[in-house]
Amino acid sequence: MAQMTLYSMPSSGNSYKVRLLLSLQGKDYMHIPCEYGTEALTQAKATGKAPLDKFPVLHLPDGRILNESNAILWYLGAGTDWVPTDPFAQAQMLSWMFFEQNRHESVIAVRAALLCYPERAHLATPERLAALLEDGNVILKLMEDALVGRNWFCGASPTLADIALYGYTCTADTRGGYDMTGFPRITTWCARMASLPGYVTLDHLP
Ligand SMILES: N[C@@H](CCC(=O)N[C@@H](CS)C(=O)NCC(=O)O)C(=O)O
Repeated sequence: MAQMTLYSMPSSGNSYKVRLLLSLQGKDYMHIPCEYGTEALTQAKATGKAPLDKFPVLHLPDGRILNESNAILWYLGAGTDWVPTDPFAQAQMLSWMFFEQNRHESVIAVRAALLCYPERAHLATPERLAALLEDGNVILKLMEDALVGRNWFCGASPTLADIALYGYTCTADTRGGYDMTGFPRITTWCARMASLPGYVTLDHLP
């Protein structure tokens, strides 16, 4: 049977979200790694495999193509336990996924990128890093407060919201330089995510 193909960037949290869900779901797929600075990335863009010039991109066996990590999560999660059935709970889940793209990724992932990718080093001024640290701590505090009395961001079991938020939170300390000791609930939630059957780390590639 034809397989799905995922074009994903090994070092990227956005791509990791999709690899993580596919692994948690036990789904087979072909993986094309497209890291910054590689020929594979250039080729994928040049041949229309990444129509929006960004990764991840999911190619379905029938030729249809999906961009945007959270849209891909939505597609893969539809009709499964990863998406609540109640419309309000679904909307709550989506609100966390929009929050992740609008407020979390644009700060926490950006700080990690400035610190980790040598080609961004010239943009990593002390002022910018300090501002991203301050803004990131506000975002992490919002997440920390949302976890009071609950194990998951939306409902009694993990949803796509947890996967979306986990993508860059799990390396906020190691790559982003955020001190997570002030966020014990997030730390426990990360451990809870890591204990799910089928869990893989960012650096695990299929
Ligand atoms: N909102 C998009 C963001 C995707 C994105 O920015 N991907 C970056 C890596 S994190 C990328 O592919 N960059 C390649 C490039 O700009 O050449 C998503 O969630 O999928």
